[in-house]
Amino acid sequence: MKRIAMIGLVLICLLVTVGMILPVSAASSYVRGDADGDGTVTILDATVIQRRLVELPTPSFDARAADVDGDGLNITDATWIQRYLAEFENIHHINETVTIPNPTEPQPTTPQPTRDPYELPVVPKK
Ligand SMILES: [Ca+2]
Ligand SMILES: [Ca+2]
Repeated sequence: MKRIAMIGLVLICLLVTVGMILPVSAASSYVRGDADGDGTVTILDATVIQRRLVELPTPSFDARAADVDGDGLNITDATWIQRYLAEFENIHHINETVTIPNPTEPQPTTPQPTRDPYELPVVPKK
C-alpha cells in the first residue's frame, strides 16, 4: 500500500515539475463575430448575441468575439454580423482571427531612426 502511495506521489511531483518547466503559451485567439465559438461566422452568431442580450440561455458564448466593434456587447454587434453576412462593407473585420499575444513574450519592436542630437537642422534651399 505504501508503495502505491509513493508511486502516486512521485507521479504528482513529476507532473507538477513538467508543468513548471514546459512553457505555457497564454496567447489565445478568436474569430471576430464568432459569438458561439464554432469557428465560423453565421446568422447563429447574431442570434446568440440577441439571446444573450435578453438573458436567454446560450449553449456557448465568447464575449470577446461577440463584441465586434469593441464598445461592449449590444444589439449593434448582431447588426454588424448581419450586415457582414449580407456582404455590406466589413469595417470591423468580422470573420478575421484576432490573436492576443502572451504578455510575457517579448514583442517585436520597430527600430527607431537614430538622430544626432547635435545635428544641425536642414534648411530648405530657396
Ligand atoms: Ca459561429
Ligand atoms: Ca459592441
